Parts: sequence; structure tokens; C-alpha cells
Amino acid sequence: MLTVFSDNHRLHHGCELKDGAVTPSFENPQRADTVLARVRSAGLGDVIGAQAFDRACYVAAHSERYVAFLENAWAEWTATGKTHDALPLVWPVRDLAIDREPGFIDGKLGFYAMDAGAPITAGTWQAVRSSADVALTAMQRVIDGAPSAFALCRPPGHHAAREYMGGYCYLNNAAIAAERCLSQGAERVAVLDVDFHHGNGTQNIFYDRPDVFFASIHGDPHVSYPYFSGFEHERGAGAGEGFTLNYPLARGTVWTGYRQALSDALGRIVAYKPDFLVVSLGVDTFEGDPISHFKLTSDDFLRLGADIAGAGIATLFVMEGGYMVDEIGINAVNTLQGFEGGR
Ligand code: 6XA
Ligand code: ZN
Repeated sequence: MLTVFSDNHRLHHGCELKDGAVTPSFENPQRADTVLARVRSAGLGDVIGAQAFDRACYVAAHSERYVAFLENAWAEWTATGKTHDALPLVWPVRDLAIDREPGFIDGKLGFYAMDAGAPITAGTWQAVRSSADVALTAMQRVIDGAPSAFALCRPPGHHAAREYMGGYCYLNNAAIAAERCLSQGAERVAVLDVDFHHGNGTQNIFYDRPDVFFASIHGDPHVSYPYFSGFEHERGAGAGEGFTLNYPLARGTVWTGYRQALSDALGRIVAYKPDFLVVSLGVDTFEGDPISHFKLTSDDFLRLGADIAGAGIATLFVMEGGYMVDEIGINAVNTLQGFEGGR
């Protein structure tokens, strides 16, 4: 399987607000480098760089003003004399005004963020843009006929909605790839999100549409981040009703319980008859992950990949979360090798 990767990911390394303190982010450059090293040592296949894509490809999944915010945020932040990472500090919840974009960077940061887990640093935009280009480059290979490809994206994307960042995510790489399929002639695309956390951003982008089917298997939001989305009753709206599926699972879920949800999701995806499948591949479902609560083993990731291959759909894998840095490479590549073995 071909892997697409960009060194530009290293330009982004920030902090997050966690447990009441601002600390170095769990989402660090070592993650992608560890996965890349495993891709190479396991002999998964060729590794190529990303092509540059037009900004319009990002605006397909996000609003114009949100993309402009991401492009300009660091300059606006440093214009106030600050040199450390930018994090939001105020949010327009419930009855506060959401009908106008604030004119000052502190307000904009809250307006365009769901949490204080997506810092803006000097290199963030370049890394974010390259991460989307990694997904687009890999997607294009699959559109052009490859049975599968791996977009080794960093930063990840599945929490990024049409108009907000959060949870280490800025541009939604999986959604941007799905939009690319549609703009290149596909009629239907399915996105399967197997990260431990609900892919609220992907759900948000496609919630009212029937042309992208979204299924997510994740920690029950009653007790797991992102807390405010991913419940079973969220099934899409309007023309998109029935095209979003959520499988919230209990803390401590092991492979047998996980697989039941996976089989159901894959059955629904196959019945949808998509032209392409995009998998948001987070491996923070691993038993040793420091911030998540499922109990999948490294061997279970081989089974995960084989089950996905059983759907028989041309598939793009997009890297999302996974934080046990010593194991993240093994678990990500096990999924991809399981897929190849299961075809
Ligand atoms: C709260 C935890 C963010 C989770 C990010 C993640 N700062 N998402 O792994 O998939
Ligand atoms: Zn995650």
C-alpha cells in the first residue's frame, strides 16, 4: 500500500489545556515519525510526498471565513505582541451571539474553536495545509484506480467542523478527501471513523447530506471527549436523515464488543454502495493509549483491517489519533497490513 507523508507536519508542535494546566500536547511530531518508521520497517510499500492542492479543495469542506481565519490567526495573534501559542479563552455557548465574527483575535479564537486543544503556532497553517494535501494526494491515487492508500496525516482532522477547530484538528482531512471524490465524479462516499473519539467534525460537515454516509464507533460521549456529540440518536437531518450512524461504546470495550459495532457499520456501508470508503484511522482504541478507554490489542488491529477489507470498497486510510507513541506505528500499520491480507 502506498503511503503519502509530508515533513511539514513537524512545523506544528503546540500545547493544550489539560486537567487545568497548559502542557505540551499529546499530539506531537513523534507520532507521525513513529508511524512512518513502522511503514518503512514493515515494508508496507512506497512512501511519496504530497502534491500542493488548490485552496478551493479545503473550502469544499469548510467555510471561506474559517479557512481565512486559520491562514491569518498567527499573524493576528503576534501583532498583539505575543509569541507563545494561541489558545482560545471564551466561547459563544447557548444564547451568546454567534451571528457575527469578532473583529479581534481573542474573540475569533473562541468563535472558531470548540475547545482549548487546538493551539495555533507559527507553523500551524503550513502543517495543517500540508496534512490536507497528504489526504488529497492519497485520495487522488485511489480515485485514479489504486485499491487503497494511506494518508499519514498530521495534524489529524476529524474534530474539525465546517467552521471550528478543536481536539488537535484544524482542517478535516477525511472530509476534504471525501469532497474530492465527489468533485471528481463519485456519486456516494462513505466515511468510517474508528478513532476512539467521536468524529464530530466529519459528522457536522455531512449531517444534512445523503451523498456522504458517516459511521463512527467511539467512546460513549456521556463519559468521553468530545462529550457533546456522538450519541446514538444523532442520525442525520433533512435530506441526510439516516446517513449518519453513531455507535457509542462503553469504556473498557474489547475486540468482541467492538467487532459487533464494526460489522453492523460495515454492513450498512456496503448496502449504501459507495464509490469510495474513507477510514478515519485513529489507533487510540489501543489498550495502552494514555488518553482513551478501549482495550484493543495490537493483534486486534490486524483483524480491524481485515474486516474493513471485507467490504470490498476502494479505501483511503487517513491517520487521526493514537498517543502511545511506541505502539502507534505497530497498530496503524497492523490495520493496513490486515486490510491487505484481507482483500
Ligand atoms: C481532549 C482530548 C482530545 C482528543 C483528541 C483525539 N484534549 N481525537 O484523539 O481523536
Ligand atoms: Zn482520538
